[in-house]
Amino acid sequence: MVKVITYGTFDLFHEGHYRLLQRAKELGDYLIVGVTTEAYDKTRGKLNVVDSLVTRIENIRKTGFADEIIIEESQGQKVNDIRKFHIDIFAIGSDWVGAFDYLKDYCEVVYLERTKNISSTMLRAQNSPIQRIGIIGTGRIAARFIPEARLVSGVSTQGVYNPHTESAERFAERWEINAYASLEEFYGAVDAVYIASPHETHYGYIRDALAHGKHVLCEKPMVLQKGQAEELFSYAKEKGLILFEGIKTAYCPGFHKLLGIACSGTIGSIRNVEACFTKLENVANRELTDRVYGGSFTELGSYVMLPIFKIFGKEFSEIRFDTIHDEKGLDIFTRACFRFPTGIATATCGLGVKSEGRLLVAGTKGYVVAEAPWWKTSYFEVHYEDAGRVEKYSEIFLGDGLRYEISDFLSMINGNSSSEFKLTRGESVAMAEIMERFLEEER
Ligand code: C2G
Repeated sequence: MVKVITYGTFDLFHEGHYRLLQRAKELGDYLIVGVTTEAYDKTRGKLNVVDSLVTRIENIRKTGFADEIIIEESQGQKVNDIRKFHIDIFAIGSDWVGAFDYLKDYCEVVYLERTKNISSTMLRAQNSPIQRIGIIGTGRIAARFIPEARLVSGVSTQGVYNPHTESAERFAERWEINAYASLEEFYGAVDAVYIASPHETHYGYIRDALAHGKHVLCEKPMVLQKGQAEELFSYAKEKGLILFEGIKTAYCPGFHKLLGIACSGTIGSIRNVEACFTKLENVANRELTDRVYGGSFTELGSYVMLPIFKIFGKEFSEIRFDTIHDEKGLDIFTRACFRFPTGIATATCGLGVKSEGRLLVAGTKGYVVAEAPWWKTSYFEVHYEDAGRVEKYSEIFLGDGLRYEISDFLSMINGNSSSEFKLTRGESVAMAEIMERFLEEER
């Protein structure tokens, strides 16, 4: 008798899961399915699991493919199960290719092709909130999005669009999703769009996606003009759609904890915020070759403005930019200095100058400090006049951290607006205004 085992969360059970179980069963005579517990999913960073363990087990049972269902509770359990149940074949979807090769010492490992199209008819039939996401753009950030999105239950990355069809096809093949040659076809296949194209193309794509009735998650900087941001937010509202700017720091749990502590009174009244983010960029990359929209402030400015607006609000009385340019005239280091009614702030970023990237929030009684990469906040300290008194805080930050914003985007689509405060529309508009002023001065 050939014994096969597979594992998964199987949340919001869909045809991808069904087909996986069907083919796993066909590999042998006896199929064991391991279903992850909520606690295990939490430790491996899977977010938004909706169905209870009991419901997920019941959905697997109903398929009739599983001869036995077990619970997966922890990392490392797979090897023990394989030995305990005398497993011949370990099967899993191809989104995990390579990840389970270590099991080849114990049994045969088979990666079954993942199901690309989660059809809307099936989702409607089961009244499931799964959102099919399409990606516009095929750059580095788009490639980071996919593995992160797979860890958010309730979204399925369905396809990609890029006017350069060859890039789209290469990307689609790498990530086992569909490539669409036309935007009409693309919009027809998805419920929501993630825009990861060059900055200056965001506005056009957002408008178009909203016009097609799609929710939009757009990479930062969402747009480069205040008027465009205002127009798009009101258009989204009119259409009953979510428009969401993806500044990942805004959604990461550690950054929230930091803001909460900084604003709790423990460091007194906040008088100064200094945020710095530098990343030495390859001189051949778009960020350092695009004379009009490239440079450090358009690339990193959103991150460094974020804590300033979160703490002091949007009503600054003065702003001044100081920029260092390279020989081509490109911004390789910029410092924006703000004056607010209750304090001052600096937002510093660089692609061609390396500095100590830290976030410092100074108050009348003490200060909060988070070292680089504070934009993926996992640790920070609170210091006081008494140098011996230091409070240390840490918080979970998993993978690339995009999963947090994807998860909040999904909650908002599903009608839960409790995460809206993390980055308000007003804050996005204010950031677009700063980008606009900066670009005007650069010209
Ligand atoms: N799957 C698929 N096609 C999809 C979606 C999922 O074939 N469109 C497969 C996955 O590859 C996996 C199974 O369905 O083999 C269950 O998927 P999930 O519920 O997302 O669970 P996952 O996080 O992949 O579990 O121990 C847990 C496992 O390591 C992974």
